[in-house]
Amino acid sequence: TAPIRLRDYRAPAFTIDTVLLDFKLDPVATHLTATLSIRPNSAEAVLGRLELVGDETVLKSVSLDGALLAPGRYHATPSLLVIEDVPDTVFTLTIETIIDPSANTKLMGLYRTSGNYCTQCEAEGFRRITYFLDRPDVLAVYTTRIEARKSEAPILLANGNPGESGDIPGTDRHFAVWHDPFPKPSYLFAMVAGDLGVITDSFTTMSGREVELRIYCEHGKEGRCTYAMDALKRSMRWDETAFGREYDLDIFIIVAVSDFNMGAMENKGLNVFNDKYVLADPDTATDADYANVEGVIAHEYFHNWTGNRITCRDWFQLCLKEGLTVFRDQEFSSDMRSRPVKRIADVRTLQARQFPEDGGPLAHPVRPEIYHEISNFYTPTVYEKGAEVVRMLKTILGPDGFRAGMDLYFDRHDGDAATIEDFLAAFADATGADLEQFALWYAQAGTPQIVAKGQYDANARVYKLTLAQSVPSTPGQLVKKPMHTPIRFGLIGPNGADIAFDEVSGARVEGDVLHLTEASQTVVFGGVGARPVPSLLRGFSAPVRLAIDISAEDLLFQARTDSDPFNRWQAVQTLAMRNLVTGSGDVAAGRSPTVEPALVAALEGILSDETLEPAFRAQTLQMPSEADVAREIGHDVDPDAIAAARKRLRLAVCEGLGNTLFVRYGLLSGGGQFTPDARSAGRRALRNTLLDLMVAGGSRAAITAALDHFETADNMTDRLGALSTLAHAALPERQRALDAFHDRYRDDPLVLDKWLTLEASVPADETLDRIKLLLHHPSFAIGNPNRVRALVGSFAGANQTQFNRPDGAGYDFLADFVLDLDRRNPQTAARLLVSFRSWRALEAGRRARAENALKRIAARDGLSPDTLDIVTRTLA
Ligand code: B3K
Ligand code: ZN
Repeated sequence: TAPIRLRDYRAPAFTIDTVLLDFKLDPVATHLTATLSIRPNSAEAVLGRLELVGDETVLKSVSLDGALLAPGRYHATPSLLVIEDVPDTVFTLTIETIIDPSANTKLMGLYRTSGNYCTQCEAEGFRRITYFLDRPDVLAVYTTRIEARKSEAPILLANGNPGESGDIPGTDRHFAVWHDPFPKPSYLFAMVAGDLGVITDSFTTMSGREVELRIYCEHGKEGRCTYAMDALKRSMRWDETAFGREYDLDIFIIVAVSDFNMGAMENKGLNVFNDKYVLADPDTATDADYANVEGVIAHEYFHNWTGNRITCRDWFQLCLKEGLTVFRDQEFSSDMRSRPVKRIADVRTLQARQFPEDGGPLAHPVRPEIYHEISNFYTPTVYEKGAEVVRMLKTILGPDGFRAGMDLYFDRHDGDAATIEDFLAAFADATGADLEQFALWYAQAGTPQIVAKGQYDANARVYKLTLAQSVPSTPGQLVKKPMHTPIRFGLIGPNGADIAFDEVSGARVEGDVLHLTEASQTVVFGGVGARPVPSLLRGFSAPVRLAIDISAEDLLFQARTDSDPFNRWQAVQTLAMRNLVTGSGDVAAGRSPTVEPALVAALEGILSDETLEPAFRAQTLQMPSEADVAREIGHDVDPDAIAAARKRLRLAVCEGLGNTLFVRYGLLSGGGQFTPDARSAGRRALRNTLLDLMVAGGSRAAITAALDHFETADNMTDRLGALSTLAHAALPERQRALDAFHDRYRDDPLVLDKWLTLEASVPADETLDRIKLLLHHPSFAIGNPNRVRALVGSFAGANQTQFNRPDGAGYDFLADFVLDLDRRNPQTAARLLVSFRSWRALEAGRRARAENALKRIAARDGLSPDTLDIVTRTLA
């Protein structure tokens, strides 16, 4: 099929002002009557021909201005409804469709989950409900009437504020009407009906309006919703203080469902969530789960302004709402928790998920210019790199300039379907800044590489810093231009404090921000009294790879002294990465890898620095992952060599730190009553990280400690921490513990996902067979995306040595599974397939086997557009 291109954008020929939806719910034959008030869009209307899109849509009847149309007056297929000769003024179209929600395994449109009804419309699911102008630049006011059997669906919900409701006399049915006064695109429509439990609360907005808050979930899980409710209220308050944004309806509803293709969905006034991002209590949720719940609740809530009140003109502008909203939720979590620790976690995610995308066949700009299947563009590049671009904008403009730009954007575009150009213009107009070069961040794919070299001249008291930037070629973009990149920096003097300089030339430097704009710049700092250690890219001020010529001694010094905590962490990571890359080479060449004393010294320093918060120390003690090392090496990757080197390095670190590890671990024991706050979580994180390093040393004492840690844990974080240490170390003790864990939580699917994940992560030859067995385990269900991601997604995405088995059996397994799942749920199938994105970087044997598996998928007839798109681009 032909691709969709940004440059072909045309405003719609017609628009829809109001939508009346009347659902008569039935598990296999739901009747929907949609009444649309349609108007030709003056300049664009063409000859009275109206085209509405569908997707497997079943039409019953069409009426125009109340008169039933004879079949000859329109043409309908499952994907298109065409009506010729529509009036050239406002008219009413009434469309009756029939929907089978029980047969909907794609989880797009109207479907069933745990016996309830639920919808998912972004990006193109509304057309599976009725024929429509299903595009984000058609904004309408929706009224939804839902009718259902009372016993089947006592709860009836839709967007907006509640209206009339009641019983239908003489029947076992009832109805409810909802009205959403804010014009919205169809992708924000939602309807939920069923038998659900609820918790309620309320929030008073900054202007004194009272908003009713409700969270719905499966009966019996209400107690696990209280943290989400608390996070919601904090999000609502934060958006008022940080951005001046107030909530606008009388009610805000969240519904947690167990079958969901992604994390959550920001439907106006009626957010639908994957229940894993709502439910949390100490016995079933880890600290990471709590943090995710908080972050996702905030993210979806923040969409009310960035996404809903101001939406996207077309799907190419997806980062307009997603990148910006991720930035907003990251800032929120930083304010709720520890800013440096949150920053490290976010950068880790960016590097683990977005960098490989940007460096492989699926690379695309933050704002893509072409797509075949939009579902495949909900990517780390659009989301996480999109957030980094917004963060750079703030760094360049400063907090006040950034806020002024945001205020203008909200003022100017409230109620609009906007573009990235609109967004940037608001900042340029509010501050007078020239953002033309900066806009390249939206257009050029690929992670820029910055090479830095410093030179100190003691006699002249001059420090020269040369910075060269280049952006690698990516699919469809061979030649790139230099970008405007903000580099936060400091020059660390001999006593560890930043030293002053009195003049700078060669770059614009404002405060601690250096503006890199040319392909290469030499920045000259005058009046520098001693040789400095450069601290560049503080706080990871730009999403780039930085290569800097710096000795191990200087890195150790930086790890001990840098006033920027992020760069203290970074210095240790750089030391560790150098060791791991060299070590992997040693293993591959049959040599035994050695460990640099500077690394052990740096880790020791961080571990025993009591001024550092425990969560930060935990982050620093976690060495780069096998996948991080593979990415750094970049070609002819041998995952077994990397795993062996990493194992060897962790053993050496454990030996190097010696008894300190055990002593510190002991000191952290007994934290008292569980609370999910960041401080207590940090303490647990450090204790679990220490345990993991102890076990890496392989002593009997450490293994006993791990088993004890597992058995005596009084919360999920500690229980899972110990279990994952046992599993990742592939210790023989693991299976008994995994079985015990399974039995304890046998009736709790969300917790069993953790178990499936660990089973799939064991780095042992028998893991693949175990996974094949688990596909038939009663705790697994191919129809549930959470189960699929836990078992198959973790294997392909996180088990480096076993997915990349030298015999190719891991690749064959994934190919077979994807082909099977593709017939049922294309979105989730295509998402799994992304695990092949770095196949070209593998050593020749694995590369050939991965290519075979991909080609086998590509050769299959009847692939979904989703899977076909990913496999085609991955092989290109
Ligand atoms: N906007 C949704 C994602 C929809 C994905 C559709 N395939 C959730 C979010 O980003 O908030
Ligand atoms: Zn979002």
